Amino acid sequence: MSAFSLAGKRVWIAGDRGMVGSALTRRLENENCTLVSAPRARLDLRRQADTEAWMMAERPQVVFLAAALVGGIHANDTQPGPFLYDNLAIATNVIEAARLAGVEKLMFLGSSCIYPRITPQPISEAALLTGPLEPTNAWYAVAKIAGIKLCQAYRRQYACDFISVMPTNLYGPGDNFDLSQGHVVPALIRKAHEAQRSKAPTLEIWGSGTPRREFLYVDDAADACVFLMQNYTGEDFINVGTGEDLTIRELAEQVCRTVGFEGQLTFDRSKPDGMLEKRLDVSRLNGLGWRYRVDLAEGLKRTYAWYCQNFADASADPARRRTMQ
Ligand code: GFB
Repeated sequence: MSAFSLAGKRVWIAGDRGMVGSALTRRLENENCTLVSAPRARLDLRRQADTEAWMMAERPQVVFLAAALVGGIHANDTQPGPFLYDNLAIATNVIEAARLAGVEKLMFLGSSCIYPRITPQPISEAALLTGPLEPTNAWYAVAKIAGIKLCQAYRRQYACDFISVMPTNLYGPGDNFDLSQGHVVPALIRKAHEAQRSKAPTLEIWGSGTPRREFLYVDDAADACVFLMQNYTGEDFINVGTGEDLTIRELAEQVCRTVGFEGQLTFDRSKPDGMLEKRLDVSRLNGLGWRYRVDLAEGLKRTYAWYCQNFADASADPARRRTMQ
């Protein structure tokens, strides 16, 4: 156990306007720290000189690196360039700027898509680079793997206290509800809501419905990140999840129950399934003393309530969110 206090510290959440960044902002309200912010209009983290100049001026003592270009399977599969370039640039620029500015501790947020397409389940951290990546998100995965490796390299060579965490699929308030760019949970919530309101007889699911996924509510993920920032340090990265999974069909049925849609599910097999399963081994995280609290039924209820509060009228464009977090 290694206690690291946030009290009195200047903390920067890179990506504080995204779903994860907003959850971290909510969670850090309970800590006696000062949040600094770099409004996106003023700072493009893909520009190295600007990123270093801002960090040298602002001198945050702690950094949660949650900024990324994120999206669902279709966004990843159809935008390989920005998913590799933007995420590589953001990771390398912020990690290097943190080293130059003498940041005391940095946490890099990766993703469970870094693991091989086919690998023993649940997936342990040791599975990294033991097999070919899932093609639909290999671009994002390579950028995230580079971020992990850079944190490890800077720990070894410069004694930087930089750690990495690998969250499973996250969902919750502030998610991207764009039907083509977003992830499966917000997409199904929006589709079920619109089908229910329009009394449509069916709801379309991408793929076969047979892939399995693990989902962690974003406020739980933020709590895990703060817990690990305060209680963990080391070169090894840590999986963050529930350790439980279900099929996409089961997820869709649960979303329909949450929304109150009683129509039929249809499956568009022309859309990719992606990884067939990616349940994380969270024994390292549990061993450190953290477990998730919000189960899927409760998380879907809260997310749907947030969606209704924010997009009650159809005119509000759920796709309003940029995919840059
Ligand atoms: O959440 P999702 O887009 O991303 O898709 P991944 C999960 C599964 O849900 C896939 C299926 O098998 C999709 O085909 N699915 C069914 C749908 N209906 C829908 C729908 O309407 N929209 C979407 N989006 N999916 C992501 C990576 O992979 O995982 C990201 O692409 C990131 O980079 C994230 O790593 C954690 O789980 O397949």
